[in-house]
Amino acid sequence: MTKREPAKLLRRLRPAKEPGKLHQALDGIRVLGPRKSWQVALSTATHAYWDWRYPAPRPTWDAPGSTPGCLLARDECPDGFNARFERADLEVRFLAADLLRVTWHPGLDPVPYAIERHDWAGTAPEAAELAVDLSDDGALAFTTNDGRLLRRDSPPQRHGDGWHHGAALHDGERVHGLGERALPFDLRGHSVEIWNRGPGGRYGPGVDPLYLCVPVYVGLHDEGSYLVFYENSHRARLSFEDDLDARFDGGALRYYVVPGPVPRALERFTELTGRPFLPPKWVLGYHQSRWGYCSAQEVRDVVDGFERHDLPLDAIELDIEYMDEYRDFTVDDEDFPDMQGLSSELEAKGIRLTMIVDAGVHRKRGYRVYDEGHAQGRFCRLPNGREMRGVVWPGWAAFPDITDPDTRRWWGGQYQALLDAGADGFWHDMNEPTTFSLGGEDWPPLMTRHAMDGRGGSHAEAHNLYALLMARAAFEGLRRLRPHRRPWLFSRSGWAGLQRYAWNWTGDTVSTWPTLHQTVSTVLGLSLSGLGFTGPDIGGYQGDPSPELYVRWFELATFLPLFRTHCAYDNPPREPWAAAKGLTDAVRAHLRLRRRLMPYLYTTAWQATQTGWPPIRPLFWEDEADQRLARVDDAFFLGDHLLVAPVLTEGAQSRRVVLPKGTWYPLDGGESIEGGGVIEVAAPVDHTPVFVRSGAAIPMDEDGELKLHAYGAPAHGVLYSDAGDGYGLWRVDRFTVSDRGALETSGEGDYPSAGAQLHLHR
Ligand code: MIG
Repeated sequence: MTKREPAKLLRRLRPAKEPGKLHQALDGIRVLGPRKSWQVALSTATHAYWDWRYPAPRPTWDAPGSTPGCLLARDECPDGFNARFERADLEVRFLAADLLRVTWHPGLDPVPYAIERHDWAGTAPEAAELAVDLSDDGALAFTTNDGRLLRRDSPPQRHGDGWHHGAALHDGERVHGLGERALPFDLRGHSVEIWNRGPGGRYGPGVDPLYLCVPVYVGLHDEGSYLVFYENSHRARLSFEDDLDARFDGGALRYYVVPGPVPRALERFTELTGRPFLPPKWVLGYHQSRWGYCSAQEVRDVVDGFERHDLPLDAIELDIEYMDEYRDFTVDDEDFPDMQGLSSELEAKGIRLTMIVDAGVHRKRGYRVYDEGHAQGRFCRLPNGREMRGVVWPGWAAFPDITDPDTRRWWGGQYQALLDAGADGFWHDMNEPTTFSLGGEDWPPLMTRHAMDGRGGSHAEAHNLYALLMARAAFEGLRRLRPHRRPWLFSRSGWAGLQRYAWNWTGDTVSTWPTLHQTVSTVLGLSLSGLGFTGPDIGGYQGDPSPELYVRWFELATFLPLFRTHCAYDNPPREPWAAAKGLTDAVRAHLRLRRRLMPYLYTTAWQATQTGWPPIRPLFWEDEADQRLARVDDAFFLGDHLLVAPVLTEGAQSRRVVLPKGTWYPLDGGESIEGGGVIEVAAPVDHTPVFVRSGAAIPMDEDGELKLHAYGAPAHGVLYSDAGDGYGLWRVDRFTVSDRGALETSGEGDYPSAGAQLHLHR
């Protein structure tokens, strides 16, 4: 069996420095081969034809919009009110004292895919934390009970099927979130699109949109802070250039308002859209990946390299080359003759195996998944009833209608084949969904039909939801197929609520210093969108990072939830000893540090399941009033107690750190430092400045022994522990170190206690 494997054919080709469109197109043809390139050309043309044949309704942004008109009637109800206007209807509901839902009609209500909790008791407006003031023209003002104006919304305007929503922003108001962005941390002055799509190759700072857009943001200004979530999955543009200007292409205009401070608002938002799940513990270890581990032997060689260089390894990811002809849920048994055996071999060394799954299913008779899906009517259809097709890696592909509950169940069942092959985790890619295109739209035609759980709808509404529902299908499938193990998957695309089912990674970045710096803002933005479990391809996806750049990227990722090296097929070797040539010691030191921090990281992940708080937090997290912390985009908190100041510039031997008020200790010991100012700290290439809040006790794993490092006394700390997987016993230990240095522990839960040894830093 011959197959076209870009990784095998092209691994010696170096990427061009700055490829233009033509270069990218030629590159694409070279990678895909003439046959699939021809299919892409054909697919581009038929996509254009379907768009012409079945045009999607378009909002009339150029024509004047229609305002609600005058208020005709207002009816109070126990938890809010309804208001009728000449040309629109408004519904305002307090789901809780600090959770307000506003809905403007006309337009279809969303199918509540983002929503986890539905059974809100409701709160009487008088008992709420916000006052809502409705004007006769439909303007709304949201004020706290002590009279602070959080947000003032203009009357919305209807443009055909679209809604235009404006809100006044305060002077100096800062805006963060909106899912995955390659924009500055503060999005004020910027405009973002809500439409999940790949950047078509690789991206660096400034590219928008990306794979995972979420219409949620936090706003902070002199009078307070708040969170707003638009529960509307249509294509949208939100501009914060001046005041907020938001345009949604369809649907009802529904949004939620939650008053700050930000940690509390995120707690509420994740109560509404769901808390993250607790991953198996190994997931918090180090993952090695590359597009182009093409055979079992190659995987073994990589593992040997880690052993030879004395570098701990926790997981290997298999990209599309493990599949047979890029067909989902198959294994190439020539190059991976005994995948299950390979998996057991790795497991014996404590290394897990995860496998990629793409959204598109090869349309090929005789391929079980396609035949079954086709016979059962599982794939998306065009308005004329024919199966929608697009070209992706295997060639012509069909796309499961993942908005149909039966299809989700069917899809979830497919993971059995990969579990049988020894997969421990999964990786969802191309799930925006992306279809290849020659300069056209690289997504399915907008009028592609979707079940939308029985309500019916088109791809215009389903597109942004696709990856969320694919993750849901997989997560729920894995719960059924392997009930005694905790599922883990990470996904390129998603929407609000993805945290219930999947982690994320930040996709195909270009290997440059500005992109390394960008990573911090991107991760913070995702975190403030409820999606805290993410991380970058260490070294950047595409390019040839210098050893220094690779090492600094590695150091940053040491302190992020997903700790993984990955790169494209045509890059030079990206195993740490090759990529960090001459600096492997720095990599080893950080791998060991990650292992030491494991109890703290695992506890932080568990905390997220309880509170929705992201592991990675902006410096203003606990002090929204301190202007010096407001826009810091080169440092962050990891969990409750660590402040990480990664080095993000070339050639640095030291860096500036804005320290919040209070006393801080260097993580690795040494004199305490008074915060509230800016300090310059040494940061040679093998060192990342990390500070611990005074009064914190950090549980660490030191060669299998649990050590509690208390920084100053008195100190407090928490440790969550369990078997590392499954749904069995657990325990939570709360540590108190008295000012005399005596340790007291109060435990909850039945998992056996490890018994911590105290190490006191004074
Ligand atoms: O069209 O599976 O972002 O991580 O290596 C590229 C091959 C498809 C994109 C992913 C990248 C992965 C690659 N994929």
